Amino acid sequence: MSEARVAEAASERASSRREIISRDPKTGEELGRVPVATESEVQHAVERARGAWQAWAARSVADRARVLLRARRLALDRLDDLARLIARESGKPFSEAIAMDLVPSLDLLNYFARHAERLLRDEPLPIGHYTLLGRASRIAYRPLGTIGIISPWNFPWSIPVGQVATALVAGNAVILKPSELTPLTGLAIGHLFTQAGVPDGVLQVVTGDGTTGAALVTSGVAKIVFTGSVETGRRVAEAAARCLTPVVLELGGKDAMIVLADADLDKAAAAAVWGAFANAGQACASVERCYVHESIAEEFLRRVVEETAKLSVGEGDGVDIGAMASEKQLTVVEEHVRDALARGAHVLAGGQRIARGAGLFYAPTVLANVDHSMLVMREETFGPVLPVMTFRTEAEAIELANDSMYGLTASIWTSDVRRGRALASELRVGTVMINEVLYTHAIAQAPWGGVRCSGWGRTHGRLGLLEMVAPQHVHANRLTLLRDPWWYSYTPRARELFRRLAHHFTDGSLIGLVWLVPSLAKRWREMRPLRKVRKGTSNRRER
Ligand code: TXE
Repeated sequence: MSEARVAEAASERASSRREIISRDPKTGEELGRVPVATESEVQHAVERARGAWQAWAARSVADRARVLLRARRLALDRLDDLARLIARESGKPFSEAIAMDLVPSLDLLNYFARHAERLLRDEPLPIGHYTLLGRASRIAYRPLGTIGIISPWNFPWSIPVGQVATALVAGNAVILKPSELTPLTGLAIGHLFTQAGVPDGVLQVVTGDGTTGAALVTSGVAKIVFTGSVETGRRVAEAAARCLTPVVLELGGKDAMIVLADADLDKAAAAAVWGAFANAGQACASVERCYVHESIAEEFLRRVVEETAKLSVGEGDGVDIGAMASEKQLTVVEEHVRDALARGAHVLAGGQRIARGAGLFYAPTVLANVDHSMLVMREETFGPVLPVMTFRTEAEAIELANDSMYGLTASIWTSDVRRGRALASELRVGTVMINEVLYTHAIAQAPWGGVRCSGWGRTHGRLGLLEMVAPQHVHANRLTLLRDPWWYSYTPRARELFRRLAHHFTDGSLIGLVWLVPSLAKRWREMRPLRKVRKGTSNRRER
């Protein structure tokens, strides 16, 4: 091919290359452009990771943990710049970028850097009566290989950083596909870990949209960790099932807040307002439904409306509520509010979009007179909307809270913590908070994840770390002189022993084992000549 043709082909490729434009949702301003990685580029990344991960896995956990600590230090040095980037790309206030994205991720890096070695240490496994037969078991936690992490836009820093850090410290390579709404933040994560010392190819960030994510799911990685919507989660699970690739799914929530009659009203009202409106309501653990006891409902609502009226919406460092991440998300909120009003809900605050240039702002909204026929009580709104419904009995409150396809978190507000704990056992969710809302994703030690349509598996905490490894059972028999009594051949003595084992080995009693000794001894005696017979010409035995 001539030079001119080569140049022409390259420029054709460049012009046909799809790009994503990252914009500030508060102003519409362009922040940067990134390529949409193609299927073959994703495949190439997977091959690079394959070449790099074994050397990384061979390093000690302590060595990998040091990289996490360096990443934390580097992020701290650039705290304001990173917060500015996260805030600009996602639309959230600068304060929330620090408080809700950076603080939890820095704490998580510190926690796993200091505790991963202990959490991943080989563990002796008690194996009951088998120990008496000279056997011992251990569990070792082996890295999986390459983990594909597909991230959302609502916490574009803290969600992927937590997952990347746990995957890396456990000895895996990672391919991160950040949301198409926040690709620059995703690239900043890659840059941070590379600067901290993650070797070439061990962490790669592939930018792109759903097509890139879909390519990663079927690329042959060892596991997919997906955070996003139920609809996409289902698609990911279906595609992964075809390749038998395991998946962790962190999907949405329709999180209920239950305010009992004895709750501290002042705190409960302030918590409802923060829990529903923080991050413009775009958190999977946002308070999406509030159930308040009828005896205190009027006063609770008065305080909620009063607190809501104090909130500022827009741009600037001191603002309380920023922009919604996308026009698509804003449209969902408008649809839910419209549907609720058409079915008889009352707006006590907000209730509409705020027109401010190209900014995607929605007023914090409080709805009363709502019920479960409304979208706002059934589907994830993911916006600054707080629908409040009353209940008469605690049983009714639990029934309402459980009446959802989701099961991520729920909160109970009461001055009787014991009562709260008892009710927690009746809620079908992954996390129950008593006198708290929303924030437990920030607790690095605690597992995060839901039941039912809120997903499969866990991130964070020891349970989340264990999603990033394959537990390997290592079993050793030190009694090498004897054959196992359950090996061939199945003679009448063997059958007699098996019957006795069924009775006396499986009941867990040490004393019962005494009954086994004679038949075990006979069996071992008969197994010794077996060896001689095998050496001879015939292995036929009397049956
Ligand atoms: O998420 P998507 P969207 C909920 C929330 C919101 C709704 C839609 O209710 O309104 O989801 O948000 C990638 N294979 N949550 O549309 O589509 C995609 O590129 C593989 C809750 O933004 O689920 C992005 O990186 N990957 C949630 C990621 O999946 C695919 C946070 C999430 O995108 C893919 C975000 C495919 N076929 C939204 N298609 C939470 N749990 O916090 C898309 N992606």
